[in-house]
Amino acid sequence: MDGLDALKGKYLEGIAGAADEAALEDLRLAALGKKGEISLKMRELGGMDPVLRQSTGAALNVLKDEIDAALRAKKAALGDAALDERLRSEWLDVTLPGRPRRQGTIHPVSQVMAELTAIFADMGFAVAEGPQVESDWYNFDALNIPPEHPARQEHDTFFMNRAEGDNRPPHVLRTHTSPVQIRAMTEQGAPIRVIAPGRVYRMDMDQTHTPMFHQVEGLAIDRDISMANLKWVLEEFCRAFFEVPSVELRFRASHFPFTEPSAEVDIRCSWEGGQLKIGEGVGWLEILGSGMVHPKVLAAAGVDPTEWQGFAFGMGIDRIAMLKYGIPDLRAFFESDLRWLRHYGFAALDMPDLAGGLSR
Ligand code: 2NL
Repeated sequence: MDGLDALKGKYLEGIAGAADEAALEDLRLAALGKKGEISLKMRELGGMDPVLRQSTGAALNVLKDEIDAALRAKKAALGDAALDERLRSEWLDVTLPGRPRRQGTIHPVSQVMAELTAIFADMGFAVAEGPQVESDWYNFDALNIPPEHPARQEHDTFFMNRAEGDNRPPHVLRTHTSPVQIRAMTEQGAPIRVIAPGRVYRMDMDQTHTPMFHQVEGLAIDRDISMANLKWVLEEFCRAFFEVPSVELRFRASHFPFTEPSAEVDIRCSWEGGQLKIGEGVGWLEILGSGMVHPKVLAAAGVDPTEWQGFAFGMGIDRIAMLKYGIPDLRAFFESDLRWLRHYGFAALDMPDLAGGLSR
C-alpha cells in the first residue's frame, strides 16, 4: 500500500506540473500504458493471495481512476490555456478602418457631386443620367434651340463624324446636361423632380474654361410649381452647400431659349482680405442660371404644357467647388497632379451626408 501512495504522489505531482499535452501523454503511458507502472502492478495481482489481491486490486482501481481523472482535467486546462493564448496573440479589431498601401483621395468634383446629390435628394430630387454623346435633337431642338438659332454657335459644340455620304445632322458631345432631363421627362412624364449632374463639353480653353467641365441641372415639374418654389429650393441648396446659417439670393432677368421667364442668380458675399465669405457682405457673385421651363420644351418631351409647369436651373460644379474649397485655378482640376490631388482631395471615407451638416 505504501508503494501505491508513492505512485499516486509521483503521478499527480507530475500531471499538475505538465507543461503541455505531450508531457501529459508521456505520463499517461508511464502509468496506464501497456507497460505502465499501474498496469504492471495489476498484472502482479494474479500471484497474490486472495485477501491481499482483493484489497490491492480495489486500491489499484481507485488509483487508476484518480490518475485518469487528473489526466483529463489537466488536458482540458491546457487546452483552455492554449485557446486563451491564441485569442490574446491573434487579436484583431475588425472595426478598424482599412489602411491601403497607397492612400488615394476623392477629387473635389466628386466630393461636390456627392454633397449636392445628398442635399437635393433630401428635397426629393432623384439623380438622372444619360449619354455624353447626344443627338442634336436632344441637345438643341428639344430645348427650343432650332438649327439656325444663334445659341447653337454660342455653345462651341464638338461634333462627331458621320460616315461618308450620311447627310443626317451629326451627333454632338453634350454641351449641357439638359438632354438628360428631356429624356427623363419623356420616359417618366410629369410630375417629376430630378437633378442631372455630369460631364459636359465645349470647345473653349482659357483661364476660366476647360473643354470638359461639370454641370448640374435641376428640374421640378408639377401642376402649380412657381418661381417661388425655385427660389426656396435654391436658397435651401446654397445654405446647406456653403454650410452657412443663412444666404441671400438675387434674381436678375436674363434669357435662355429653354426657359421663360429666365433669371440669373447671384449670392450675397464679401471679399475681405482676399477671403471669400458667402452669405454676408456687400458683394454679389453669380452662381447659376434658371427659369420656368418653356412650354415648347415641355411639349417636346411629351408633357402637356396646359396641364404642367415647373422650374429648371443649371450651374457649374467645378466653379462652386472652387468657391467652397478655395481652389484658385480651374485648369489644375484636370491635370491629375498627385500633389494637387493630395492637397485638395478628400479622404475616401469622408463621404457627406446631411446628418448634422455636410462636413459635421
Ligand atoms: C447656366 C444656365 C440653365 C436650364 C439650365 C433647363 C433644362 C430643361 C428645361 C429647361 Cl430640361 N431648362 N435647364 C435652365 C436654365 C438655365 O443653365 O448658366 N448653366 C451653367
